[in-house]
Amino acid sequence: MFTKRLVLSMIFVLSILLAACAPAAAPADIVQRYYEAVNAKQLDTAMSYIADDVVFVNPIGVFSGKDSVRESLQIVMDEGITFELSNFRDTNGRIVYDYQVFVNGEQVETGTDGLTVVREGKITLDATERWEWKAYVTNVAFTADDAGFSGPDEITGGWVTISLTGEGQEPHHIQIVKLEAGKTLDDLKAALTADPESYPDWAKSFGGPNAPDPGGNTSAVVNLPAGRYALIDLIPDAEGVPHFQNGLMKALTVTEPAGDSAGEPQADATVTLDDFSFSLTGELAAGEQTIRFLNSGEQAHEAFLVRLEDGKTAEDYLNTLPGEIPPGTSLGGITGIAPDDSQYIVVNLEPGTYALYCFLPDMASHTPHFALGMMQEIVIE
Ligand SMILES: [Cu+2]
Repeated sequence: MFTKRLVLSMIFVLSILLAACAPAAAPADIVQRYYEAVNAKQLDTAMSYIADDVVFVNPIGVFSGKDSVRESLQIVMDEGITFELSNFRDTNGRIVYDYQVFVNGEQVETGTDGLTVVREGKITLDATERWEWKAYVTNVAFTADDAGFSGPDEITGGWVTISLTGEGQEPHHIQIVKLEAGKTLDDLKAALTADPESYPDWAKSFGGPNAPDPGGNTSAVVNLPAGRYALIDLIPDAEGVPHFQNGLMKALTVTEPAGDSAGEPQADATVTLDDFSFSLTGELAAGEQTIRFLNSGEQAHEAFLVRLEDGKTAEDYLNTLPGEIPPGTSLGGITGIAPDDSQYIVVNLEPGTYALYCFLPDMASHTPHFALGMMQEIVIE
């Protein structure tokens, strides 16, 4: 005879079995519960959905690890930022959704590429599809003063952000050059001393950050295969001597990219460099923009980007007299890239007029490319 007690204990066992067999919360549910906790300013509950190796990318910055994410969430909550998510698309725990961002109830942003990745029930990435690469890209910092470059001697390859801080009196840039056939920095110096306008066939230009204003900082996102490289500065000093002759040369070893390295950035707009013009595809807006530079010409080209002072033209900036400060602010851009290559910069654009220049010499006439048409103004509304 079944006793009431036996029945109760069977139900108890059954409920434990059911709980153990219950499917884990779907990744999209975890994303939803997490954002509900954020909106309700329940920091500890929100953090309970976060993996130890989490990365967040948002307009405030890139945050790696739980402590750093907790700090960024605290800012979000303090600022009264809330989110509304809809239209979830789940591909194996990679959840893409539409989103609206509110500050104190007022909508400030919407998007359709919200991205949260859930692995084993925890959030490992929170970003947008457009910013995903930023979560994994390596940042490598160099400094240039008037005597030389400083920075690492060896980095991991793949897509990396190379940044440059200018600490000298003069502007400096980084031209990355890949050295083949066992050639060295000294071989490159000797070759460029003999012919400063073209690279030997064992050297290939790989771009890099163009010159910040003295005291400033610029960066470029470049894709570097493993190999041996030279970083050189081709900008001439007041006597017309290129800076690499005065010590601005550095060897760099690039090792094989890691398996989980960053993907290619997604650009807001593309600037095509041709023989001899700049053309813009897509639209650049005010705010943070990712710009792709694509060389579709037959020669190497660079893109030096300047925000002009109000009322000044691209020519005014070039026609600055020696000793005068040019009427504009450098945003960098990229140094020379080979035909068919592309490279990216991430810059914060304010409304105003910008100018692009290529200073590389034409192989036939030796005329600088800006004088052949590679000087272009762009207006940002
Ligand atoms: Cu050019």
